[in-house]
This record gives sequence, structure tokens and C-alpha cells, in this order.
Amino acid sequence: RTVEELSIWEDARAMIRKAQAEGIETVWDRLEQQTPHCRFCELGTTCSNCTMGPCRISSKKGGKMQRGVCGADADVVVARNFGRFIAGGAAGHSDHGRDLIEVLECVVEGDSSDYGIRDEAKLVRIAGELGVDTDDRSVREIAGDLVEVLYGDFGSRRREVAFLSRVPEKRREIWQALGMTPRGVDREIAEMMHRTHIGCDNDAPNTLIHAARTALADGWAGSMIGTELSDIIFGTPSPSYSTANLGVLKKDQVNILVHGHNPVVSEMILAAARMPELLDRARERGASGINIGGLCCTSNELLMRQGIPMAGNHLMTELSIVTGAVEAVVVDYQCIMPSMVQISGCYHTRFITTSGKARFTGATHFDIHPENAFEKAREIVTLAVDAFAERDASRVEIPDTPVPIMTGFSNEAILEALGGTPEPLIEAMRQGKIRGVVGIVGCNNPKFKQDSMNVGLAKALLKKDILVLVTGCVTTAAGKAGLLVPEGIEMAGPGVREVCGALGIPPVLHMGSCVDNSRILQLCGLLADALDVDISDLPVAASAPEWYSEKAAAIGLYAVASGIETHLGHPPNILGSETVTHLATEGLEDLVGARFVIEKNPEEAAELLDKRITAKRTGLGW
Ligand code: BF8
Repeated sequence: RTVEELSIWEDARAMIRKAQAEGIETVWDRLEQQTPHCRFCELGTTCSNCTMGPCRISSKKGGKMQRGVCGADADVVVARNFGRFIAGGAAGHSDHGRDLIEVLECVVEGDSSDYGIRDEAKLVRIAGELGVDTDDRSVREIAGDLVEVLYGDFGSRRREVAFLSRVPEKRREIWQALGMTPRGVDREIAEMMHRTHIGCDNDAPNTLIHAARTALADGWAGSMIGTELSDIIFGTPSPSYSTANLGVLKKDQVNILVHGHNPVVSEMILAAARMPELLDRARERGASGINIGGLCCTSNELLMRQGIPMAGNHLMTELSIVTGAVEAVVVDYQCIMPSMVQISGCYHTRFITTSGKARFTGATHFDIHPENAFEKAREIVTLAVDAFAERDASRVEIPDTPVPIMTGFSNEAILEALGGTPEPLIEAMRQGKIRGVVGIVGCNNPKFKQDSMNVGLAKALLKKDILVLVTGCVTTAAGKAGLLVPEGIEMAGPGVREVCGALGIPPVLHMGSCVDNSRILQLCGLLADALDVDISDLPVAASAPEWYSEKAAAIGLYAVASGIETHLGHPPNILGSETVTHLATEGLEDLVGARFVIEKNPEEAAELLDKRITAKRTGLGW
């Protein structure tokens, strides 16, 4: 493929060309080396769950290799692999959520003075929602009880996770009838591993039901805890402005990029970078300041709450270093390509890891805990400032100028803008000014021209007067396309233009990082309750056009299991089983009232989602 075929963005193309000129290997080079991929793996029909294998199941019916050594057929193998894939994603989001409980616990017990409770009102509200006594008690006492309730959500209880109180009654009945009600996060993940051990769950539909239950534990517990506690500890987002693309890097400043997911580390890096002593140190070394930018989801976290600019999404992570202008990349965990260590080594860039769960050979490691976070952050920023002296000005190229973006649309902010109730939004939907709402979420994948689907789908939906919500790596895509500013309404149909124009908001609302898809779940629950219907009755849908990760698959599955039809730009590795493929793309509709649709053309995908929305509008009598 030509450089133009790899990304729709000029900043990406310029850096791919620079990488090529400098002999630096990137994700696109490695994809080419790996192509063609193993066909069995693509179909999901390989199994290495025991050492009687590894086995491959032939896709030719009636020939040899119809079953693995243990006797598992294609359906069983595909379902088991998909189940473990989902468990991996649910584990990532949920362990992130657990880390935030630990931070709050340290705050309560006085073990950390680096963190605090920035939104006490939300703490009290959430604690009350989850049954904690909040009358005449100190914030600390309430927080202590909340910590216990949330730890309980990870364990082995026999009933259900706490935030199920946010799920409409009809939906809960569906889950109850199917045995899909999530009990505890760790319980569902462990059970998924157990069921897929050799000799356990050998009935593909049964395995998939549990995969859905595991995903629901992610969406309605692990991720939701991550979102709500991040708001409590770091502040609930409200609308504000920032900027996006590689142009946010500054030629005359120390540039530090934070990358990963959990705001626990990046918030401390930001605080340290604002210390006068470190600013002085930067000036002594010839820089005019210290500039913090974000990559991937930790970028979404800092952008939503602190207005920190967004340097790029997943496929921009390697390219950001190629600018030659980055003193340090500071990472926590998830979606961090190990190749960034090698690319950093081609420049003066320090690649710094901070979590014992995500160490990278060749990186500089600082073990960050709630007890030492600020002190370690100060050391990291010092290291970055000192690296400025080694920057080679002749290799610096910062492409493009930053574009403005508006962010901060938490549910609290949306409800406030609507006057405290979802009624005005429902009324606009009833009148057909906003015909429906689609959450476009997820990643970049080098198999797609970067952001072509993410942006193409958003624009196609807006023209149909469908409001778009974004999280994760789609945020950067929408921002760079000019859709995250109020002026973006020019690209929308007349209804969205009128409603968003009157409110002074963009036609695409940024709701946060990938764990913050839980905000969208909660919003769907609120809308369904207000209309006294199930979530599957709403004119809403989801899409992960350029998805790649286990986490994105878990998000897709909890959306579908919650009753939200979900579009994917390409299928997971399940096509080797007709049973599993049929269940995902059709059968789930009968079970949970929603299914996956697979479509790689953005216009066609918009048509499919529009069809769903139209049917749901008709169902509501709109
Ligand atoms: O959790 S969107 S590439 S950064 S997986 Fe990763 Fe995908 Fe980006 Fe955030 Ni989500």
C-alpha cells in the first residue's frame, strides 16, 4: 500500500514517510511481514489449550481433522477461543477499575496524600445509590464503606454486581432467564477460564452465554467502577476546549507524552510537570516550558478532566516518537506497542514504564504506587527535562497545526445541559430532529486505512440526523475531522444541526475513554427507564469500526447483551464456526434483542444502523 492508503491524516503520512526515510520499522511494515496470516487462526479453529495438541480443525467438511485430539469440533474450539478473548478484555478494563478502588482505599486509610477526593458530592451520591448509609457521616467513612461494596463486586458473591440497579427491569429479567446476570467480575472471568479448560463446557451456545455474562461484568461493574471512581478521585468532567493531532507537540518545550489508560499515573505526571522547580530546570536547559500531551485512552482521561491536548490515537503512538521532539513517553498499561521501546531508542526519547503489570524489556522502570506516586512522577519529569539537552534539532519535524476540540460530556454534564432531565433529549428524538444515537467507539487497526471508517461512519450518520457519541481512539479521529466543535454541525443533517446549534454543542459528543463506555450504558438505562421500555427498544446503536483489541470485543459483547445492536468493521476470529457466527450475527437477536452486524464500508454500515434505528422508532410509535 502507498503511504496515502495507510492513513487519512497528513500528520500520520508525514511521519510514516519520515520513518521510512530514517529506516524505522512501524506497525504497517510488520503487518506486511505477517501477511498472509494463518488461516486457521483467522477462522478461530486452532486450539492450544492442552498438550495433546496443538490442534487445527479443517474447514473442509467431511475430510480429515474435523475434531481436535480431545474430540472438540470447530464450534467448541471457536467458542472457547472467543470466550477467552472476551475474558482477556474484561480483565483489562476491570483490573483497571480495581486499581482505582485501591487508590481510594489508600486515601481513606491515609496511606496516600498524593490523591484525594475531588468530587465529594459524587462520592456521596454513588455511595447512596449503592446502599451505603450517608446520613451524618464523614466523607471518609462513606468512602470506606464504598470501597468495601466495590471490592465485593470483584468477588464470589452468588447474586449480582452492585450497579445492576442501573439496568432497566425488563433487561434484568432477560438476563435472569438466560443465566446471564453478572455476579462478580473476577468470578465470571475465572469461570470463563474454567469452562474453556479441556473437558468442560463443550456446547458452543452455552459458552457464548457465559462470554456475554463475563462481558456484562466488565460493562456494568469493572468499567463502570473505573469511570465512577475516576470521577470521584480526579473530578467529574464538564465541557471544555482543547486541541488534537501531532501538532500539539511544541518545538521549544520539553514534550512528555502519557500513554496507556489509567489516570492514576498520568494525573501525577501532570501535577509534577507544573512544579515551579521543574519549570525552572527546563528553562535552564533551554526549553521554554514543559508540555504534556496524551496518547490513547489515558489521553482521553486527561483531556476530559484537565483539558490536556491529544497527540494521537493508537496508530499515532509510534509515529509520535518519530517527530524527534518527544523527551519521554510515560506509560501505564494496555494498547502500548512494545515496538515503542525500539523506536524510542532511535531518538533521545526516554521510554518509561510505571506498572509492575506492564513492564517492557529495555524501558526505564519506576514502580508507581499510591503511596509514592507524586515523588516518582517528579523523578520521571526530571528525567524528561534532562533529556531535552540530547534532542537533535536536525531530526525534529512536527507536522500539522493542532485542531480545536470540545470535550467533557459526562452524563452529569449532558443532564445539566438538558436542564437536569433526559426529557428534552427524548423530545428531540420523538420529534425526529435527532432520529437516534450511535456510540462509535474503539480503536485503530493497521488493516484499515487509519480513521477512514471511524470518520466516514460518523459523517454518514450525522447526515441522517443521528447524534454520535465517541470514546477511546475514535475521539481523536472525530476531533481531527472537525466534528468535536460546535461548528461541526455544518456536517450534520438539519435536525441535529438545529438541536446541537441551539445548545451550542458539537454534533459528536466526547464521553471519555474506553472504560467510559459505561457512561453510554448508564445513559441508555436512563433513557429506557424514562420511556418505561427496555434498552433494546431504544433507537440507539453502537459501532467499533476499526477495532482490534480483546477489550473492544468485550465492549461490543456487553453492548449487544445489553440490547444495543453493534456494528464491527471486521469480524472477530469466529468464522470457522457456523454456529458461533450465526449466533453472533442473528441468534442473539432472539435471545437478547440485539446482534452484531459486520460491514467494512462506512456508508453501508450507516445504512444498516439507520435501518435498526428506524425500526425502533416505529416500535415506539415515533
Ligand atoms: O481502551 S480504543 S486502541 S487505547 S482498546 Fe486501545 Fe482500542 Fe484505543 Fe483505549 Ni480502547
